[in-house]
Amino acid sequence: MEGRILVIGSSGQIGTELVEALREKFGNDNVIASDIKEPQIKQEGPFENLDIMDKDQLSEVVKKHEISEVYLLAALLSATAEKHPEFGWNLNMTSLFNVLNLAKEGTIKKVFWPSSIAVFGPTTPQQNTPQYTIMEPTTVYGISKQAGERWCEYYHNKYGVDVRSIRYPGLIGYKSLPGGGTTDYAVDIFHKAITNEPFECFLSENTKLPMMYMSDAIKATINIMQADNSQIKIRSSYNISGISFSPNQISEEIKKAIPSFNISYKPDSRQQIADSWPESINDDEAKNDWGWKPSFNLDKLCSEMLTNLDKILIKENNL
Ligand code: NAD
Ligand code: AKB
Repeated sequence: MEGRILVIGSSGQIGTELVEALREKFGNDNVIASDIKEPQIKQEGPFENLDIMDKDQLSEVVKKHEISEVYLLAALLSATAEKHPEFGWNLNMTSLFNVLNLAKEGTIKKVFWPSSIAVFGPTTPQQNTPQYTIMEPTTVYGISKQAGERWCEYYHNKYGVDVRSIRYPGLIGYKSLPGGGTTDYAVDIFHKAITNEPFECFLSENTKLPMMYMSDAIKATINIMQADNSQIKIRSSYNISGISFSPNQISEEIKKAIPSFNISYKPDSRQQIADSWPESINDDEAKNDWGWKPSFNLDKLCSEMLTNLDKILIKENNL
């Protein structure tokens, strides 16, 4: 690596874990965390209060820390963007242009920008959704991610920008809380289960969606960024797949460990978003091009979530 790494949106669900993993690999001082919000957990290493909408501030931070790689995680997620469509579009697109334009000038050498399964829509084949297929997203978030993918490919083809991207499914981890997504129920459910509280799910019981354990997502992110340039054949964004399950399936798995766990269903506006997304994803291209391989199935994910949240609970309550 020529310079240092900048993670933008580092206080969010993915950033919290990505910063930790990158610092373990490259050293605390080589990874600069940045956000408009304070970190969710105490982190060792530099932090910048950076608003990604301000391109001059971004340039200053990049110059100050001699940044060569950027992970751009700041965005408004699906459910929140439906409430604030113009703001969501503006944040998701302006942040990307600010980073891509610095990379185009040659200041930044490599960019990671995440896309999402939200790029797909109701006309997309829902099972084993291929890399190349019909994409007619119906949410502001999905439209911004699809446009973002097109711009990433454009900047690569036209200006040689080394930008790499993954279409993350819904991500589940115990170290941080999610922020405004449609798949957030799959994190919230564990927090209720571990404290023996009933859980009211905002999606219906048989709504199956593509999901992934956070450590698999972090592994995919670091692997695609570490891959040789020649291995990255898709410059829009790669499908990656972990596990697919419905609220009913995950609650049954939780009940194996906590038999008294109680779930009820009260679908809200997020149901419509979930109904427009695929149930499962085909990730042959990611497997073939840069060796993607997930490690967590539903059983392993549930046991990791419950064990780790239990440890946190015990520590918090000094038990
Ligand atoms: P998050 O909402 O948890 O975190 C986003 C972070 O960006 C927040 O800490 C927020 O404070 C920060 N932010 C917002 N506006 C900012 C600004 N103007 N300047 C700097 N920081 C700003 O989101 P996440 O779940 O960590 O997602 C990160 C990325 O991954 C997003 O692009 C999201 O679309 C994508 N993604 C996430 C998931 C998932 O399940 N978490 C799935 C698919 C794609
Ligand atoms: C959301 O639900 O908005 C995200 C995503 C799948 O992009 N988790």
